[in-house]
Amino acid sequence: MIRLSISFLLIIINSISVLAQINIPDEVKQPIPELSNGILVVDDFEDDMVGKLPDRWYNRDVKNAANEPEESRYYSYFIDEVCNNKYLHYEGTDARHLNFPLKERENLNIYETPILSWKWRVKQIPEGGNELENHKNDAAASIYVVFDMGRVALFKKVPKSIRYTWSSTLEKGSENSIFYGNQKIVVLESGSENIGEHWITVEQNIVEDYRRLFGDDPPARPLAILILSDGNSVNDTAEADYDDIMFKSLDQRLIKNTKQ
Ligand SMILES: [Ca+2]
Ligand SMILES: [Ca+2]
Repeated sequence: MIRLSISFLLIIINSISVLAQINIPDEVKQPIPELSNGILVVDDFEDDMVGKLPDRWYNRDVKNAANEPEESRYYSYFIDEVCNNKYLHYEGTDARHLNFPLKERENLNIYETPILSWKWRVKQIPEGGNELENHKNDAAASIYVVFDMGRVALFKKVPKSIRYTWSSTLEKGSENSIFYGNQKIVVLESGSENIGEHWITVEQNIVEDYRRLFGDDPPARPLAILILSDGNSVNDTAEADYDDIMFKSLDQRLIKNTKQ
């Protein structure tokens, strides 16, 4: 079990580490689409094809878009549509994250738009999932914000990241720390209490969260946003939807954890 745990750690660490180092495709250097009111829309999935992976998300090392044939078979995400709204749907157990690179998006400065906003809903949690235990590390839904390298851990530099999660078992509102303190886990929802058909909108001030969790100021631009749903560790199906991932200014913050 210890060997498994270490290898899992290294997969995540390596996949995040590589974000800081590689030459990334030109497409991921495009500015984030900006509304007339200044809101930056990372993705609302409206331009994507139903049944396919989203166009603008990449594999873990940003070599290939997730929707390219050699990649897509590994993923359990696809675009779904209800009432003329497209969104990202996950259903399965596979533990592959989708990666939206931010490193080269020159119109993003999180001191101007510190509110990371999205909506999500969960229809099934992986029973027994626990983000703090590597052999149970599953979550119905989670969004990571990955920042540049933190302190050196053992022989590796480990990026700092905040994982906002819908946990199966961790207490709602709790904050935890793993990967030598460089990954913070913020539990926004827990268990089955709020699962179902209703969307829940989240607005997190990632500058404030970073300062509170890491004790210093974040870089103005994170490396990436990652989406991860999985159930492979406890071998139970997870089912979740994601939509409307945006950066907003403080003035544009409307609601917090409100059911729609
Ligand atoms: Ca949408
Ligand atoms: Ca897992």
